[in-house]
Amino acid sequence: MATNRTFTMIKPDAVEKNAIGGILKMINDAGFRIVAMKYTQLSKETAGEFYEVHKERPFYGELVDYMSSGPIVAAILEKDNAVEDFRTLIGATNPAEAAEGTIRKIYATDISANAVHGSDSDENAEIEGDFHFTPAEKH
Ligand code: IDP
Ligand code: MG
Repeated sequence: MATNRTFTMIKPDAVEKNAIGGILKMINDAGFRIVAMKYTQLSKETAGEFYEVHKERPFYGELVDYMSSGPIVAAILEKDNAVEDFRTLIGATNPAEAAEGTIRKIYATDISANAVHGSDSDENAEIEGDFHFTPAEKH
């Protein structure tokens, strides 16, 4: 059953490129409402915990170093069919394979520094949102 919320992060490469405004505009223009948002920086420990599901993958160490390398924007977004529609808006993991007009096609650097995170399921959207926001912050 599809729910109406997803979780995103604008990753360090996109913050570094001053792309926060452009990415948030694309998100709003696509019909997502921002439910909760914060500008923050992950420690190595927090990034490692967030990406724990990828612990066994060869790029895990690189991913944790990268995601803790600079500030990010974390946000919970709301729209009908949020998870699937947001994955469509951001495009493929590897920007070289991302469709024209997607956030990653426009803003990503490479397969690691790929501008944005988007939850892959309703279940993970809730877990990831709860990782970054308290119940009182989600309104
Ligand atoms: P997703 O972000 O499109 O859901 P995942 O497979 O869940 O992609 O991977 C999580 C993150 O790990 C990616 O967004 C990217 O930052 C990084 N990543 C994925 N595959 C690779 C890779 O082959 N090399 C380096 N980093 C990768
Ligand atoms: Mg993923």
